[in-house]
Amino acid sequence: MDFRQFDPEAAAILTAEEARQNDTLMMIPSENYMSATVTAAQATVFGNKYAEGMPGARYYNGCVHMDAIERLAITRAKTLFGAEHANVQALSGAAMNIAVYHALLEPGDTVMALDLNQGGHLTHGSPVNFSGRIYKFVHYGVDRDSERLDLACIAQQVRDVRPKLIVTGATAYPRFWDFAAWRRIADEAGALLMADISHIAGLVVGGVHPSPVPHCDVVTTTTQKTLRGPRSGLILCRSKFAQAIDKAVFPGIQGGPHMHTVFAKAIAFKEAMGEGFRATQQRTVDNAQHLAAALSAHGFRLVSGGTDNHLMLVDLRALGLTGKVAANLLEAAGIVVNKNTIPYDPKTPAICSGIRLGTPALSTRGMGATEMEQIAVWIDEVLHHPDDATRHNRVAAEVRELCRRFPVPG
Ligand code: DSN
Repeated sequence: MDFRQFDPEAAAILTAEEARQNDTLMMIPSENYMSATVTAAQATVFGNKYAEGMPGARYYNGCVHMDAIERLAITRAKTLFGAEHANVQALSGAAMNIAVYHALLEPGDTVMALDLNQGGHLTHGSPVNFSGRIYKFVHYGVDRDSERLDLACIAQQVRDVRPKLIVTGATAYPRFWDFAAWRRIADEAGALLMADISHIAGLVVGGVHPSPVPHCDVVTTTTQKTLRGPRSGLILCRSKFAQAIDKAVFPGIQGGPHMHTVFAKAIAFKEAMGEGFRATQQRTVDNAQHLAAALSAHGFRLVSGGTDNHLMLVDLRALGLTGKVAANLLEAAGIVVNKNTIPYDPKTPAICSGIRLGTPALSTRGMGATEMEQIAVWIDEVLHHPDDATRHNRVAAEVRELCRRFPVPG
């Protein structure tokens, strides 16, 4: 029986969320819309099966089709990124990074990564996360003036710290990563090099951000962000780390893989091989640049002055607003962003001095430069008039009207 008929109570919540996603501007840069194909792929009988182990070497019988679909997902992931080895079983972003540390490090080993408060990620050694408790993370940051990574300065820090592993990648850094330069820095210190490209994986596949794969020992990515796959993880590595990575995922940190998600990942990887995907990634970056320029023209200060990728950080201190207040005001007007620390933020992460916003989901909907300029006008109206509820309601109505012109895929 259709679940909407079977359970109207739960279905009503789903209907409300569908309406929210249709009628608001999803501008949290880590969010996106899956295609209808990928959404449907997750609701298949692959979810009924245990498949602990690897293709051809399972701990359960009845895995012939599990082997086939996992091999297909692996082959497509390797082709898509030009990688020597792929593990498609990691259940999420945190799981994939735990697995990599488990494969490459011993507890107490020294690792360097970007500070969470300057754009890194919880699993990159935050003291409140397993990573910061099990391993000795030393963080690098961005330059106070340019708000960019100063590679000469970081190279000196690496020489001093001599980490076993360097983690590159971020959740809130609007500039390119020069992975070739990071390789040179790692080699000089005899360190392994990892890139967590969860945010920019789609951009890498689309050719609008340099690829880390030729330069890094291991590359991790979630599959649900710019890549537009299901909510899951992917680990790519050089052949010499293949066995260690596979063993770290299972039996190291996980049990049975979610084979319905592996099925959906295989399909998402096929979608990402198409020309339409490349065009969407180009539009994502173009839109981010249009939006950044328009916000700057409205007087907003962007961290590092702009963006090279899909996201930007707005420093709200001159407006006298916190990130928390601004994100709530914008949500009430149908513009959904997240509060975010800015580099050297004087406020706590729960309050913050900035907001983080991005263009992946809007670009998936087909929006372009005209819409970015309009959105900047609305953000200006809301944040420069925080007490004007009438104005906010009018913006919310206009946002709804725009959203209806750009239906959500699927
Ligand atoms: N929560 C993700 C983000 O928003 O960037 C990272 O895990």
